[in-house]
Amino acid sequence: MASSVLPLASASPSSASRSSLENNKKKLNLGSNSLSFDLDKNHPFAKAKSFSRISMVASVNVSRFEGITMAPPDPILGVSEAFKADTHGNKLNLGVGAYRTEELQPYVLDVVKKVESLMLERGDNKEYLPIEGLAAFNKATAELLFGANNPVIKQQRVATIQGLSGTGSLRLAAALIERYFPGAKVLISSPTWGNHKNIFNDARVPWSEYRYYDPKTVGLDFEGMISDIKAAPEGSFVLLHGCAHNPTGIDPTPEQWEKIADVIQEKNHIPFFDVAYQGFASGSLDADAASVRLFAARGLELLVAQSYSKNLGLYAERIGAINVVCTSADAATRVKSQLKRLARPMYSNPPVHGARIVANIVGDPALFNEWKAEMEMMAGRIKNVRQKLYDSLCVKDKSGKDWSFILKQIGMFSFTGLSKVQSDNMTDKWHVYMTKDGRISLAGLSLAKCEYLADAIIDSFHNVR
Ligand code: KET
Repeated sequence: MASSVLPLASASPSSASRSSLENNKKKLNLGSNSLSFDLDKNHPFAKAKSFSRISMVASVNVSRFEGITMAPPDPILGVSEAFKADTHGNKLNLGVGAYRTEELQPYVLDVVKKVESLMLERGDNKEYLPIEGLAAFNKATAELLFGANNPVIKQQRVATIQGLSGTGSLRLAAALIERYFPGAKVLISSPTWGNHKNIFNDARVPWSEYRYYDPKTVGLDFEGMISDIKAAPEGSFVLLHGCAHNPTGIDPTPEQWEKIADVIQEKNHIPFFDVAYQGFASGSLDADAASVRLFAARGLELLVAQSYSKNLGLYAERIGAINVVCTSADAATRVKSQLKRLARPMYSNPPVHGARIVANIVGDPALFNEWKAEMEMMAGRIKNVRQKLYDSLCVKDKSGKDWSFILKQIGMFSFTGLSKVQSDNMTDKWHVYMTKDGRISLAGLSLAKCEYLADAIIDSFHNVR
């Protein structure tokens, strides 16, 4: 807060008009790098003291942040804030993609609890990690993604560094693109996870969209996707969701993945995978990594951001990684050195706790199997509510609408096709919190609430236009 003097009429910062603010800004040199306020004879305070002005003046606090406007709430995380403020008994939070138990409680995996108590017993220290993160984690995460016997691993062609979960890893990759591929465009699917655009905007990386979702078929617009990727400038980055596309829940088939790889290869583009749901889509870690492995097997260079928020329930630990597959071990070493250089001034080095959890679980066959069983259980629960929601819609909706698209989608979300006003009705009338693009997180739904949700969807779909 800058202590300043204003005429009484505009003494309150909230009532200060923009133009009077501009004037005061000039007087006070607000917004400049210099923060000095010399009380020379031209300063308004000096004048006030000498009573040379007739109008009364008062000393008030004017924030130098006055010109900063209110940011809108985040389209996804803002939904959780609104949900918390609602006191209705039937409220349901289907906004953020976070797994809940059948009792709609957050879930810490048993295997995570087990490993955390082992870590505590061992008395692991809290020293800084190296800039690239925990070595055992980096090894484990790359092997989990590509398979330990993948030639890219054997030939040491992957530059892996620990990131601040999926988001931080994507952001680091965006910084790498901005620095070393100036002007290169990133192609993102339409629609995509809301934060992708923010990430590339903030990193000053230009992006454009490729067609992905076809509302007519409630499926993939494969032809549109292929022709947009073909039409992009050679050498663009193509952002792909490794599995369980967010928000649509619609993935290409294995044959379609091959064709996508064909055009990417033809156009000399660089595939850039966002893998936030490995193991969470199908219940199998390997099946969910098939798309990434297909591209790696073709000898392509690619980027892959990973997250352990969903599959290990480590949301708040911020654990993930960025992997850059290069054509040579030498290039990978150089890329890694530059990723470290980008990370150091941003956050110095990553947090250790989540990295140790992942490394310990993946590195121990018994714990690894426990994790896989729990992941299958979580993926299974989501599939069950998906089925129950579909069944409830079919029984309750007498209009003959085909709801089978819900069963074709995979992962933790369902893209309902509800418009913004219909989504508003879901929240305002039914207390069902969801994102305004019509996405619902089935991971936040219980079997017991499926019928209530079906009623809300049917009402919103048929009665709100
Ligand atoms: N990629 C995708 C596709 C994604 O859905 C998320 C998270 C992330 C990356 C990043 O997650 P992180 O926790 O940084 O590893 N999505 C959910 C949460 C969020 O929006 O932050 C969501 O869509 O609800």
